[in-house]
Amino acid sequence: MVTRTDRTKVDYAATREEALARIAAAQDLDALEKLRVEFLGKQGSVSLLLKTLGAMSPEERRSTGPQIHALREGVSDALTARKTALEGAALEARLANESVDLTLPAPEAPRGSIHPVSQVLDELAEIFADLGFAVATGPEIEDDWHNFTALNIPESHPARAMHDTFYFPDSDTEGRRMLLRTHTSPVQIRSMLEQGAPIRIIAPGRVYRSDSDATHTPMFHQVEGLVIDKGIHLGHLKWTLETFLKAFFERDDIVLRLRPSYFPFTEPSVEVDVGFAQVNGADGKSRRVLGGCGDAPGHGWMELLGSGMVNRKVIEAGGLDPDEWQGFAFGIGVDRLAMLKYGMDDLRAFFDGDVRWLAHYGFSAFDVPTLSAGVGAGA
Ligand code: 2NL
Repeated sequence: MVTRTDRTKVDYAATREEALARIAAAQDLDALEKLRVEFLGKQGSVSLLLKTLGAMSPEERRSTGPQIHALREGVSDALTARKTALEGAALEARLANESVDLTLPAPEAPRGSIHPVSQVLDELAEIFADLGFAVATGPEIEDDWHNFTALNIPESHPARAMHDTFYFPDSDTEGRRMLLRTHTSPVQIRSMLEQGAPIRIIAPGRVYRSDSDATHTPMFHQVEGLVIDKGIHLGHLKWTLETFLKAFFERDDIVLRLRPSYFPFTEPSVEVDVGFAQVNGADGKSRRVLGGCGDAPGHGWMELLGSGMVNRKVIEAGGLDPDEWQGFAFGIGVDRLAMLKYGMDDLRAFFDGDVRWLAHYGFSAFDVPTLSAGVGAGA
């Protein structure tokens, strides 16, 4: 302890030597911290020496001051240097002892899955590509000419009613009302106008109708097909749909029934039914399995899609001469196809965005549909 009375006897150089020796001998950071407190802490010996300066005469302070400050400086520098050295040594020791085993298996990362609708859209593109169809896309925000007028749906048609169609408040620069497309048909109209004939396309995508219950969502997916060429007839339509459905459902015994129907954009129009068997499952529940003639015992017909020969007025709206070019078209609900093929019963769950549903029904990103390996996932 340095007091006011014995300060003249203090040998600052010896004090410094002793302090530096003890700092250099500190074996770890804890010991070093104790020394810092002992010398430079509030009650530290060097701190107390500094305080004695206040009580000195000016002459004494002039001669002693530099020695005390040099002492404090030297101790402080030594503490810092030793701290750096000890920390370096600690790091070296850790690096020498620790190791990473690169041969251990990596932790399992969460893996996403492909939505059933995306899976089916991929399957459709794959199957129709093999039949020579290109995939065409277009805007989801359309005008009423491309969505309705060009498709022979007049102003007064109920499909145009407010409760079915989502309209925007404004019209475009040509005075056409803007809307969310109610089907993908406008894509085909645009293809006719832009690329002319012949045409073989499918137009898959989102469509919108103001409808919401257990079997309808305001947004759903549709795929439409369009073929325009010379001498196209209903036989081409039936063969194409039969070939497509056999590939999609991976069954050779798919049987179709064409029923007369009405759509403004086709003439004649046909509703296409597919035969199914009523099968009793192991769980006692009765299921419908597609395949076989719907008129056979234990069988029935299921309505699957709409189609027909493209109406002359629609071919004209597409900028083509209907005496030169004919064609067929069809439209199917993609969500419905997914439900049928993969056994999902609630349409609304498709668009809830619940990852638990997706974990259950989703498909592996590595299960890419190909005709050679089977278009169905996990086939
Ligand atoms: C259905 C019916 C259909 C079409 C869509 C179409 C498109 C053009 C010209 C002529 Cl550009 N037709 N599309 C034709 C018949 C039926 O869909 O019930 N879909 C779920």
